[in-house]
Amino acid sequence: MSQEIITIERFILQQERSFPGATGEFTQLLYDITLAAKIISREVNKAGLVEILGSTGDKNIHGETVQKLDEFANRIIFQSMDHTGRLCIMGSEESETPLLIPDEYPTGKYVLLFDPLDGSSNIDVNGSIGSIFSIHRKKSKTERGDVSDLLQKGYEQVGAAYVIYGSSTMLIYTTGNGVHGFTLDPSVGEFLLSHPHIEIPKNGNIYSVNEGNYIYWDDKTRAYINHLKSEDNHSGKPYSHRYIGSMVADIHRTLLNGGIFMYPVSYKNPDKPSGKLRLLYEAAPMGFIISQAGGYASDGHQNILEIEPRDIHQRTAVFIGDKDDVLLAEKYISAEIEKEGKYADKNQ
Ligand code: P6P
Repeated sequence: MSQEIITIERFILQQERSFPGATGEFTQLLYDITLAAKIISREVNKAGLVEILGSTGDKNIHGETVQKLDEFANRIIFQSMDHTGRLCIMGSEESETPLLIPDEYPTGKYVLLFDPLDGSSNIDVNGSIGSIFSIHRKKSKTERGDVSDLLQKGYEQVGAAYVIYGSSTMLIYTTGNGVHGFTLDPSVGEFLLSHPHIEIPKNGNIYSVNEGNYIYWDDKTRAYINHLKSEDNHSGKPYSHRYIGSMVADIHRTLLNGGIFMYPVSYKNPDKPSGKLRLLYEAAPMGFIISQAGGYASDGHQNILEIEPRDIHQRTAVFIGDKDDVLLAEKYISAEIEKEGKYADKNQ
């Protein structure tokens, strides 16, 4: 008998039934995200055809004002969510300031942070890109939400999702009950359950980092990366290196194949060492998903989900993937491992 076809709507509804007090608002919010993902997927998949890659202000072949794809995605997500009465405020990578719910619309008890199209520099070379979503509950006492609702720790998330626009479009999400993956069937316009209960494989030997930044890392980071590239690590052989340069694609591969993805602190400006990736709408939602799949996410010193946000666009270092790999990275970064050469086995 062929495998039962389960749409994301049916799966989300089944999940909702395990929460007796559920009102259905959260379910509807997840539906809103899937609708936005379908619309963005359609545009991403024809981006090369309709000159949508042009910069704002250009005219496309239809004489319409061309929007950059990431601005298009940003608009689609906002307009799919602003009127539903399910959100009290939003935060986007594309907007310096919080996105308030227009006065003519009601507000709700949830908060959405998102990166509408991460890795967009890969569009021109047909590389995989993605959208990332982080959902919190409203905490503020104000009726229409305020910036404090956006500045919540990662472990307070009630949901996280990413969409990867690759050889197929997939939506991966967690609401704290495991991680589940759905593949878009464009012929029917439905996300179908393809990867139920994803768990990150143990002992994957893949590391994913931009080695071009090697000279900007500190010695502890270099020592860790050199450990992975030696025969001293747990696998007895050098890890394979894979790097797409699109966080969603690199972490999606890590989720399915194991290993570790990293974006370490850069000391290019010694007076202002900094991570590159954003905490609230990149590292925290991906950290929630990876943690729910049995992995771990760290900034090299602490669980990313524990970081106290100070600013919507705050950056962080990221070490994310197999728990043992990330814990060993923490040991190196915090210099618990004294020297190069024979290393503490990752299982110790
Ligand atoms: P680099 C894409 O621009 C992005 O924000 C992430 O998706 C990706 O992981 C990272 O930056 C790539 O940065 O410096 O390696 O090009």
